Amino acid sequence: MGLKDGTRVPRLVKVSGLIGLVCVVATGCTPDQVLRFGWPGGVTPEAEAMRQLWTWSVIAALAVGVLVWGLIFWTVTFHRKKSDELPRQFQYNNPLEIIYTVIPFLMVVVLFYFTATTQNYVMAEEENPDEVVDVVAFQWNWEFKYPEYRTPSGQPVSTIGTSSRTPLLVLPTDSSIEYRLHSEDVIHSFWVPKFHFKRDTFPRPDKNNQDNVFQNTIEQEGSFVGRCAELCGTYHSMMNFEVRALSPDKFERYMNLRTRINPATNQPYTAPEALRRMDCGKLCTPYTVTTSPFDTNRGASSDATTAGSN
Ligand SMILES: [Cu+2]
Repeated sequence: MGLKDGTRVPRLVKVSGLIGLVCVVATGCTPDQVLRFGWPGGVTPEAEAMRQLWTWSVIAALAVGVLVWGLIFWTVTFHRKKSDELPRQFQYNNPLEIIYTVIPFLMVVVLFYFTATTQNYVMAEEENPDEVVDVVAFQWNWEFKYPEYRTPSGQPVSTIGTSSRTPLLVLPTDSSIEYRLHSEDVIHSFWVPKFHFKRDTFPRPDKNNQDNVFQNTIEQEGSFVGRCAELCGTYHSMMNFEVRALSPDKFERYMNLRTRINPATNQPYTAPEALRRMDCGKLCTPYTVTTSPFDTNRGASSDATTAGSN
């Protein structure tokens, strides 16, 4: 029993509306999550700019998709084969061909414009950033040097990872930070998922014509895991670190300690010692909380928390 022509369209609209509503509600997502369209949360304004580009690109794609799906359904519903007569032909229709060349061209231009402006914003560099950190990648760990802070012996403050300790990259929030990347051996890649940013770390970036510098600003305190994102050898997947973002006053206290001698050891305060001394709660945990060193002893039970507390 077929539907009458008059009731077919409203019912189709109702059913598709209902399916759309069920899809949105049944996911259990908040409106903010729906508008993210799967894009994970970031902690920098650069990550937010990329999120906005993504949201608007998906909305534009959905608008085009809905139009195209509508036209397809309209055609298959109302223009079914009625007789053997050849339907009206549209080839060599100049206005039509101009329209479907110009419209996609405009779409590409608009997408290109917003992609290029967002990329320029993400890659922008200030002349005088608030903080500078030298990121050194090596098989299979990281060293973070702060050239603007010196220990009493004149060496730059540095944190280096070992097989028993994943390194902490302590940084201030609400400050522009410059990362200068290089590698001691093969190509690695500096990746902090919460920054929504990764950049290969090359040996001798100057000789390899590589732009090894980028900047960002971290907008919230917290611990964010960092990884190597370039297959660099046997323990590549264990080449982790952690960004610990502290408020500027906490960071100042941290650097104050790191540039002084620890009376207990007669050496400059290490990252864990400084954090332990600051004692600011969870943010001052002296070991990484988002990742832990790789236990090479496969016979032992892997207690990640114990391993990380070294
Ligand atoms: Cu690596």
